[in-house]
Amino acid sequence: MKETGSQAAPPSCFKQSSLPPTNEFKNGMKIEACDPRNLTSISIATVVGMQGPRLRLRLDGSDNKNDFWRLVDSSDLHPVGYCERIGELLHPPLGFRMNASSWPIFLQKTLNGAEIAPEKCFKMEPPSPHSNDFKVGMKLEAVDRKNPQLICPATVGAVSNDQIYITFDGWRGAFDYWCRFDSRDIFPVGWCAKSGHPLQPPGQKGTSQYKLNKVIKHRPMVLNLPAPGAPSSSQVTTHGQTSTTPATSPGGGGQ
Ligand code: MLY
Repeated sequence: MKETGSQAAPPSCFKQSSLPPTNEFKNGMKIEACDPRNLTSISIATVVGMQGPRLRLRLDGSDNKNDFWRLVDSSDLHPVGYCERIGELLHPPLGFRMNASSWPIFLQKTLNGAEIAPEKCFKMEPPSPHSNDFKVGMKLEAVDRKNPQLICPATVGAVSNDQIYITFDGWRGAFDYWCRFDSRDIFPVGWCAKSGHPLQPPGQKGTSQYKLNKVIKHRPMVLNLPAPGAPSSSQVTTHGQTSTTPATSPGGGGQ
């Protein structure tokens, strides 16, 4: 941040508590969780891993290829018994390995003798900021949605109504995404250090050392730069890279 003279997005921009919540869960504990592939349905999930205040969850009866990560203060997580209390049914996960008719028996067996996460593990979801106060160029820490166990240094590449475009520092556009300003996947700079979550190093693309190595190793005959005094192109400059509009438009759903 010093080298690039950049500004961190103020913590007030984020739907994250100023002190990251403590993680009191243990591996193997069972909870109720919204099925990320079927948002109206709640299933039983097992904690299969954790990193700081984030849980790696697997829906019982599902495979091990659809694990997902949630913060311990996510509104998607509930203690076992929550569904019954609100008069709802626990549903088999999307992709339930067995015949749907065997769900009631499966449910009984999966909960029998299981370690049930106590109520105190579940933390209150923090309030949402009222408006999108992000500005292009602000720095933050963001979940890489293609590798959701990772949190990486990122920059706001564009802002549009309630959406912001997350770009990953030192990586080409393949991992970039639009999200709402109140997404739980974005964090203020310093959040990983405070919460005990690992922070990925930035990628190598576009750093001066990387460019230098390329020039030395590959000795390009022609550098692809505009000629001095040449008229500037009509491309839009967002952050860091010149491009046309970002890959996916806001509001078109996440990746
Ligand atoms: N093995 C993957 C990891 C990419 C992670 C990119 N994130 C950090 C933005 C790859 O190299 O494609």
